[in-house]
Amino acid sequence: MENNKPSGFKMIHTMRWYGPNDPVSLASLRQAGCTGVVTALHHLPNGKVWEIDEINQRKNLIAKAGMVWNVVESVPVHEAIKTQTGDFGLYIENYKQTIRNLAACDLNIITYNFMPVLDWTRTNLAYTVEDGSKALLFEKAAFMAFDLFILKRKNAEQDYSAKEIKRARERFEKMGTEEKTQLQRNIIAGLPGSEESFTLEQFQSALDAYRSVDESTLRKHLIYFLRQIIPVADELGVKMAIHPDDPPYSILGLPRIVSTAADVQALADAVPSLNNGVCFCTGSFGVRKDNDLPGMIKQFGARIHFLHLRSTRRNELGDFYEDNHLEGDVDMYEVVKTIVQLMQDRKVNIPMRPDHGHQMLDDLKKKTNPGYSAIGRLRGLAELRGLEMGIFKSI
Ligand code: DNO
Repeated sequence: MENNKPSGFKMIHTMRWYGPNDPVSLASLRQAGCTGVVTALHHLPNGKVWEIDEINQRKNLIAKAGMVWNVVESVPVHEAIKTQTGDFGLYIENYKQTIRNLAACDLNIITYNFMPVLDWTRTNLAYTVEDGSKALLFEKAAFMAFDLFILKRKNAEQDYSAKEIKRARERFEKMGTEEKTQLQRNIIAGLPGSEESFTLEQFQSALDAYRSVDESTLRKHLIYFLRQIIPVADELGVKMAIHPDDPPYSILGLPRIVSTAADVQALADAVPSLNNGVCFCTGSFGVRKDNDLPGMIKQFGARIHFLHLRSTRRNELGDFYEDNHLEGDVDMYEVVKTIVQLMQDRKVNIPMRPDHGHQMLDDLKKKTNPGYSAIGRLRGLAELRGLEMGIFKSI
C-alpha cells in the first residue's frame, strides 16, 4: 500500500528508549508510530569504551522489535575532557574508539553535549497544567533558592539582582522540608539521560573544578575535543550532533557555550567539517526569545543531523514549562515547514524524536521517567507527524 505516498524526504520518527529497564517497552514505541529508536548504553560508566558486542546486542533487541537504532544519544563526554584535567587525553582516545566501534555496527549519528556538571535541569518534574496533565517546569525563584540557601554556593548572590534574591528568599521560606529535599534531588540527582548524579558535597566539588574554566576556556576545550574527534568521524562517515544547553544560559556560575546561533557558528568556524553538527533541540534553544528557530535551521541546515521537537512556554520572571508540542512559544508550524524544505533541499531524511511529553491519562497512575512517559510522547509524535504530513503534501 505504498502507492499513495508521495515521494520525497521525511523525518524519521523515533523515540528515546532507556534500554531494557525502561518502563516503556519497544513494542509500545512501535505502536506509537516509531520506525526508529534512539538509545545509549546508559549502564556503562562515563568514559569507558563501548564494545562492539554490547552495541550489537542492543541493536539486535531493537531490530527484533521491528525498528532501527537510528541515533546514539548520548555518548557522554567525561568531565575531565571539559576541564582538561587528569586523564582527559585517555578519555578522548576512548571516545574515538567508541566512535569507531559504533561505526563498525553501522551507527553513524552520535549525539553528545558539553554542559559542565549538569545535563538538562528542571526544578519541578510534576507541575500540573490546566488540563490536569503533568509537565516539567524550570522555576527561576526555586532554582535561585536552591543555589543561595540550600547549596549556599560561594558568591552566588553576585549572579542575581537584589530583587531576585528577595524573591528567592520568599520562595525558600515558603518551602517545607519535603519540597526542599525534592528540589535538591531534581537538580542534582540527575534527570533521565543525565550521566551524573551527586550528593550535595560531591556537587560542590564538581562545581569547584570549574573555578578556572570560564566561557572562553570551555569553548577552547570543546574545540580541542572537536579537532580530535571530527577527523575520526570524517574518516568513518559519522555525524556528530551536539545538543544545546538546557536551559540555554549559564547556571550556578558554570559556563555554557552552546546556547545561541553565535555559539553554534563559532564551533562551525573552528571545525568546518559538516560532521561537526548539531542536534537541533527546539525546546532548549526555544527558551531564549533571541533565538530565531526557523532562521537557525536555515543557517545551520547542513549540520542538523538530529531533531528534538518540543515547545516551552516562558514568562517574564525567567520561568518556563514544557507545553504541548504544538503550543507554547515555539512556532512549530514554521519550524516543521523549514525542516521539510531543508530535507528536500538536502535530499535527506532527518531523524526526529518528540522530545518529552506530559504525564497524562493512565500514565498518571504509573511510575514513569520524567518527560519520557509513553502516552504524552505518543500525543507529541502523533501531532508532529500530522503537521509534517500536511506541510509535506501542500508544498
Ligand atoms: C533531555 C535530553 C538531554 C539530552 C542530552 C544530549 O531529555 O534532551 O538529556 O539528551 O543532553 O547529550
